[in-house]
Amino acid sequence: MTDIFEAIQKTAKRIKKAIDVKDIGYSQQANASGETQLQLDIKCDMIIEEEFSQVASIHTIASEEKEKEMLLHEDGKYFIAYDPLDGSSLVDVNLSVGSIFGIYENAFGAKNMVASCYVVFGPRVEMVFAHNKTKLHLLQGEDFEFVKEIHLDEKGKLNAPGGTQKNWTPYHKEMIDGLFGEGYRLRYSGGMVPDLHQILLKGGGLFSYPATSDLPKGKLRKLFEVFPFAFIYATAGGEAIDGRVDLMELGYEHIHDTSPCFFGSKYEINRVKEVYARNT
Ligand code: AFP
Repeated sequence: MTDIFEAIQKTAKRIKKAIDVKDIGYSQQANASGETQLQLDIKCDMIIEEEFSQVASIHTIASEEKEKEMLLHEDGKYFIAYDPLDGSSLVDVNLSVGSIFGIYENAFGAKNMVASCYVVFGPRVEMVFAHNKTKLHLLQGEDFEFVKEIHLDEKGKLNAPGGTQKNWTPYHKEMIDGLFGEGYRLRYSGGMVPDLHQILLKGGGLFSYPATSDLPKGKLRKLFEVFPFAFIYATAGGEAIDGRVDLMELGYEHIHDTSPCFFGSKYEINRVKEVYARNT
């Protein structure tokens, strides 16, 4: 696992340099989810593919930017699903973005996840790696230095509600409004990595991306976004559900499958469970 941890650090340093250029250009290609790809997405995908190709323990990779999985080393045991640059539409307005990595053993799927990691590119470059514990590292010059372990409190103060509000169900809206009524503060940038990072580091709260009338299966992708963060939140003492079920209990059929998702500390997730049990 150390070799993978080190390879991710190398990708982070290269991606940081790729972001820090004047022209991040658009390509003509569309990714597997039908979105027009930023040239930068493709660059970041290539950087990760190159670095992971050097790591013999990695069997197969799947990228949010690739339609199909790619075999790297027949004898490797790790399967890594990654989103090279999540929130890339925020780069041109200079908001934080991130890379997400789900590390699976022997095959993809939540039940096979053994570690998870993300890198936030903000004013600083930080990396959170969850294995047995969830640990924060900060890029200092050429090296990542360990900062601290991350633990979520039982209850937080932040509310990050995703999805187009006019397409929310009435009970979802009532639940979100209820949290604001209790004094929760709105924190939503449109980048999953910084939004979930903020909740983790400020002790807790709720990030939600529910089923909506236009996206009944949610927007966020299970293998690249949902499972990696579910693993990180659980390891940090929080919880992650699809409304009713623990996200780590879910299967997947296609590597680009999506799921509604809720990540938070215990108090807020219990609230989601109560509301969704009554209404779904
Ligand atoms: P982009 O990569 O297209 O910017 O999307 C980012 C994202 O996948 C995730 O990082 C955000 O949490 C979510 O989409 C935001 O979606 P909404 O704009 O629908 O709230």
